[in-house]
Amino acid sequence: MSGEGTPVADRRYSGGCHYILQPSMKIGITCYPTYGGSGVVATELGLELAARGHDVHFISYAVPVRMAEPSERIHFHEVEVMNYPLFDHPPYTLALATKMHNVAANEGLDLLHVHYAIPHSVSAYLARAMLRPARLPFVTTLHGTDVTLVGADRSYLPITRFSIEQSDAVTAISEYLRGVTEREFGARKTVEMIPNFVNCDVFQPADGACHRAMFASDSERLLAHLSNFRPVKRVTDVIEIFALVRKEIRARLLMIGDGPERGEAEWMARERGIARDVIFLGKQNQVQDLINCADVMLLPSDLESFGLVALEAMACGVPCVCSRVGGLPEVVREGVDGYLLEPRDVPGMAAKALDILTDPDRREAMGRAGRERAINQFCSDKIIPLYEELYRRVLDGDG
Ligand code: GMT
Repeated sequence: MSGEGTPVADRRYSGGCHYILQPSMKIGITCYPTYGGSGVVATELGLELAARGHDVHFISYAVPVRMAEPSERIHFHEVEVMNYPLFDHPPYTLALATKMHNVAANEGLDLLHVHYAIPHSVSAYLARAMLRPARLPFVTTLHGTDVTLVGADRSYLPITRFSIEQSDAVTAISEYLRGVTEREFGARKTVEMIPNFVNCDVFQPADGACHRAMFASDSERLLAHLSNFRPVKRVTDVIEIFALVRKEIRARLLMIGDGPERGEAEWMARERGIARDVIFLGKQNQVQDLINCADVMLLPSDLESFGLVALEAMACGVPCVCSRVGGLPEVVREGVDGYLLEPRDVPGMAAKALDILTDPDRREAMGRAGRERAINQFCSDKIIPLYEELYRRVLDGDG
C-alpha cells in the first residue's frame, strides 16, 4: 500500500468525490473482457477504484470493453497465448498465471481480484504460489455460470471448488448466488455477498440525451432489450412479447447487443411481420444513452444471478419487465420499480409491458422508484467501499 491521499482523475466516478484520504493499493483485476455482465462489473470496479486513488492493472487477453481512456492509474496488460502445433487448446490459464506473476512482481501489486472463477481463480492460485515467499493474496468474485454451470458439469467441479477454497476471499454478487455457491461447494469457505453496482452519475435519467427520434416517433412507445443474446437470455421471447404489444399499440423495439441467438431473433421478427419495427443495433458502448430512450426494458431470462441490465435501467428511471429468477427479485421490486413474472410467461410479460406503456403515470412512478432504489442500494459510492474494506482485511491477513 502506498500514498496518503490522491486526487481523483474522473469526477463522474466515485460520486464526484475528488480526494480520498486513505492509503492507496495496487490491484490486479482479471475478467473476461468481452461484452457481458461480469466483465462490465470488473471494469467499472477498476475505474471506480482508480478514481478513488488506487492503481489498477487489468490483466486479460483484450482491453475490457468499457475501459475508459488511458489514465495514469489505469493500466492494461495483455495476455498473449503462445501457440504451437502440438497445442490443440492453447494453455490460456498458464499464460494468464505467468502474466499475473510478472505484473505482480514488476508493479508491486498488493493483490489480485479475479472475476469469474473459471479459469481465473486457478491462474491466480498459480501466480500466488509462483511468487512465494512474497505475498500475493487473491479475491474471487463469482458472477453466475461459473457456479451454476459447474454445478451441472461435474468435470469442472473439483478444480473450481479447490480454487474457490484457496482464494483469500470469495464474494458473490447476490444472495441467490451466495446460497447456490454454498450448496454446490459446501460450507468450507465463507462467501460474502457484495452486490453489483451502477454509477448513478453515468446511468441517470437524461431526457434529450438520447436521440429517441432516430428510433421512434412521438406516437410510438419504445421497448428495449440489452444482452449478449445467449440462449439463457430468451431473446426470441423478447420478440414474441413485442409482437403481442405491437398488436395493441404503436411501438418499436431496440435490440442492443449481439450473440448466438441474434439470427433466430431476426428470423422470428420477420416471421411475425414486425421486422420493420425491430431495430437490431448490435454491440454498443454508451448503453446509457440507448437505455434512456426506452419506455420499458425487457429481461425475460431463464436465469440471472443478478441482472445488471435491470439495475442500469432502473438507474436511468426505466421500469423493467423481468423473469422472477435467481437474483432479479433482489434488484427489482414487484409492482414498485418493475414487474417480475415466471420465465417464459410471454403473454404475462406482454400484458405488464402494456400496463406500463399505456399508463404514463405508472411508468413515471415506477421509473422514479427504480431510480431511488438504485441510488439508495446499488450506487458505486455505496458498494466500492465494501470492496476496499474487503481488500484491507485480506491484506491484514484477516480475509
Ligand atoms: O454467468 C454468466 O453467464 C456470465 C456473466 C457475464 O459475464 O455476463 O453474467 C452473470 O454476471 C452478471 C454480472 O455480475 C450478472 O448480472 C448476470 O445476471 C449473470 N448471468 C447469469 O447469471 C446468467
